[in-house]
Amino acid sequence: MGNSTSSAMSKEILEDLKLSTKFTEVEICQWYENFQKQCPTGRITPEEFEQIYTRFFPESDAKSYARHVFRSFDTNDDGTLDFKEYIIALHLTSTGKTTRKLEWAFSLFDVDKNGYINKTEVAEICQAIFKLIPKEEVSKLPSDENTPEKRANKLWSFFKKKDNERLAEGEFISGVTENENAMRLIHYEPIAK
Ligand SMILES: [Ca+2]
Ligand SMILES: [Ca+2]
Repeated sequence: MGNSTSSAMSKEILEDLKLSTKFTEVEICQWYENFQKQCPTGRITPEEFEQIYTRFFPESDAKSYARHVFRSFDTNDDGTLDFKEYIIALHLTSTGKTTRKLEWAFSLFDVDKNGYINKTEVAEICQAIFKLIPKEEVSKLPSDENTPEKRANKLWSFFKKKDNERLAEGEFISGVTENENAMRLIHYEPIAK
């Protein structure tokens, strides 16, 4: 059985994914089959990725957040997500260990991919996160978090950096790990309905 579906995936990619994600061969092959069905070209475009996010956040504007997430997963910078990038993304956002997730969060905030986060980048991601939050939820936010600018200022203040300073990956991860408010402000989780 299995051979007919898994033959298109190279052994090299399979081995690589088993190591980097700890998913089993069966799981990876099943996802590969699904991926090929949903995505016959083998590549997810930014537009397709936006549509996936829009389905998850039907009441908000998920486009700019989706664009940033896409960038952070497109590790080889070719403007599409291939199966390997897709599986690693899935791994990081669902079952990944906290450190790996925070490394990913760092890459999400490092908009220009220069290895540092500055306050402008924090503001840009906070803007995108804010658009995910449905209006009725925004009205219930604490008064120091109820605009993208306030959220960015509050988040940045936890790292104890001046406005013109920048944050390395280790500083970002330890800052967020040590402060549950910072941890909360770097992402948005929809309230279960
Ligand atoms: Ca890519
Ligand atoms: Ca940067």
